[in-house]
Amino acid sequence: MATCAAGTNDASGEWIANVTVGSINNTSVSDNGYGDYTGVTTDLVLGQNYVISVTPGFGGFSYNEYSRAWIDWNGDGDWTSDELIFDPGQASTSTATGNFNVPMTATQGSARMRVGMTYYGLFGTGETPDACGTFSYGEFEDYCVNLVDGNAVAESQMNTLHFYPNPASDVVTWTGEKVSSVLCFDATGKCVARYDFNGEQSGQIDVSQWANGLYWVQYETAGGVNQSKIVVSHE
Ligand SMILES: [Ca+2]
Ligand SMILES: [Ca+2]
Repeated sequence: MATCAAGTNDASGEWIANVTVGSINNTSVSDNGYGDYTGVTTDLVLGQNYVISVTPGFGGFSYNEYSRAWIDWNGDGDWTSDELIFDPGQASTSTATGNFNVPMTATQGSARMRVGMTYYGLFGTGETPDACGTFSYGEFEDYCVNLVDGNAVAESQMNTLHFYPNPASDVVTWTGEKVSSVLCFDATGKCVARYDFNGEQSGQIDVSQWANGLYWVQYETAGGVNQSKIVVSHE
């Protein structure tokens, strides 16, 4: 499907070095302002929350960069304002992370995700990326996401980890299958903890300093990205 162009005039000083979302973990060099990674894809399940992170790469000095991302939820080839999935609200010289929910109303099937990162400057004298257009410094990258109905995902792939105790006040132990990462989000979507694993089949999450409430735990296994709820309750 035809989409609008996006790019920059100069991606020699800063570029997108990594995009991670779902099973996408794509590390790249400067693509001269636009990188076509539509051959890189992940499943995203309708109704579920996902983490996205964008990491800048620099030719020298680490500049302040503003990142945004869009997914064409309705598959019509454009990115409207309600298809903005990531806007951290500030620029950064390092990895920017956020999360988003896949609308239940999204059109199932293949959709394009666009990631943009532009030079913002220390005082916002640079630019913020839009889904389309040519910008001064930075980079854009396109990916494909496969939007799938959660009810069609095999039960065996869902909630394959067990978390206990739940509710918990001190430490939550998880066990089940081989895991590469565990991320925890509070009810506002803020990432409160990240653990990277190397195929361990059990581990622990320290919740002793977390406020009471509901948290989402997103974890990645060989079967894909799943999530569970845990409740923290300090008596
Ligand atoms: Ca790149
Ligand atoms: Ca659209």
